[in-house]
Amino acid sequence: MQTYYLAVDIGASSGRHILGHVENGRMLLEEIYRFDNTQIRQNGHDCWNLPALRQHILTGMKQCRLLGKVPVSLGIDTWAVDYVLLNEKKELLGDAVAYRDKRTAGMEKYAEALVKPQELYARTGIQKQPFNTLYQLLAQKREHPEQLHQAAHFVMLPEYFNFCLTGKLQNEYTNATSTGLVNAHTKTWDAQLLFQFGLPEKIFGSLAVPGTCVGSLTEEVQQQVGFNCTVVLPATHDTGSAFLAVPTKDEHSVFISSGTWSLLGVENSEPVTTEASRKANFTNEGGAWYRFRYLKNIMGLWMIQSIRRELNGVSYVQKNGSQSSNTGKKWSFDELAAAAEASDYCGIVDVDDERFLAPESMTAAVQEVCRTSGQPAPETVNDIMRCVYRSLAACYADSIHQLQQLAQKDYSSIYIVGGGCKDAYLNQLTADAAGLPVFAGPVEGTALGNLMVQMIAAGEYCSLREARAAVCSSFKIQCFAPVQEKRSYTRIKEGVCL
Ligand code: LFR
Repeated sequence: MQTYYLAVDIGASSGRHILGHVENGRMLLEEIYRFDNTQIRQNGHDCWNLPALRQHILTGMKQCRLLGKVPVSLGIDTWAVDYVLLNEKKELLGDAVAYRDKRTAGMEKYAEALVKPQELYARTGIQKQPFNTLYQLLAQKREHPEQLHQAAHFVMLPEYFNFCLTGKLQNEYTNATSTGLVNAHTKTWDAQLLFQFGLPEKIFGSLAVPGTCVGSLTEEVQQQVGFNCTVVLPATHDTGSAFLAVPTKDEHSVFISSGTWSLLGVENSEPVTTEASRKANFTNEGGAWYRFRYLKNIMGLWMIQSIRRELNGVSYVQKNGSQSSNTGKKWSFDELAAAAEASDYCGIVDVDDERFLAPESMTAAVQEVCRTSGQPAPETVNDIMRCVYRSLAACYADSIHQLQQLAQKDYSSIYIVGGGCKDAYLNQLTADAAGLPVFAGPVEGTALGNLMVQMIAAGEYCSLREARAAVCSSFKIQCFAPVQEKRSYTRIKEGVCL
């Protein structure tokens, strides 16, 4: 009789239910349900479709029952920063606005007038991104002051889904740090910052750490899914889970969690909140066991996904139920990589450019950024893809270089986990651009990290070190050696064809 654990891992574009169990020390995973995560336009904003996501969570759970593989526990992780507010009766106030929505425009300036960026970073260690929860809360306060007034609970999305399953409200530490409102040194909400930003301290609940049990399923949910189990907190921020699953204990490795975003960095035992670090916009996100993920957000596969959606005539925000407007060719990711490989286009863009965050058309944005940086705009699919691929690899290499300078340390390998590690072409470009070997896998890094915390909480492994060692022996890791001489970062950054 096996003991099963269930990871519900929801990303910005799709979600999955992965069952895991341990056999002779090895971890075995089984994907039992997968679904698309499509945003909806609501009250003038791009929003997450909470009822649909909740339904998908339940449908995947029912699948466990159908398969006769009922988990002893489940954990939910999602992307970070997004939240909802609940009133005293624990009812939703307003919508779950999605982080790429434009409501935060102008909020950074407003926040800077209240707290100097230097002070904010010294206290929280969190990077400046227009979508940070802090700016979202300030935008909500401007548009709907009554919602903040009525709010009794600030709840991040995995916590909201846990609440739907258990009826229990519990804030979680790793995701909370992504709000930009948790003090990196005290590891709890920064009351002084909340006061300075005019946010009500009472709505921010105590922070539980990964491994904490939230509760059992409510009677109603038990009836719907046909079983009971414990809901456990993993690192509910997906990147927090993904980093746990990196199969190395090498102190000289750089990690990349590759999905909609590419999160590139290392794990530290203390936050780095120096001015040099702030200027490089490296972030110190809280992790399980109070480890810090010191990393940079890189635009990532979002650029490739967006171009693919455009070519295939699909929108990432559902408008009036419309789906595909293209009845012609549908591009797969493999075809797009092959297209890039077939081109000799030389231009390169800075993928950190905010114009790539939520453009109407990613293709047009790439062309515009090329033009405004004095390079010919790529016109064909091949050239556009080549530009994006090389720009991503260049940014990875550049960020590793920055990391080396900030940490005063040399790095000798790159570990890539997550869906993006299946992209052999990008892995090879990355190895070449950085002049370092790339180790790719496991693909289901986030779900695996989620499961590892549940398994450690249940006593299957006695430490993260032991669980990581089990990842090494359980999954195939592919190596990409650099085949070209190490390239100069500045030359890549300047967009010179190498
Ligand atoms: C990745 C991720 C990143 C976070 C971004 C927005 O899925 O969680 O870590 O910066 O999404 O939440």
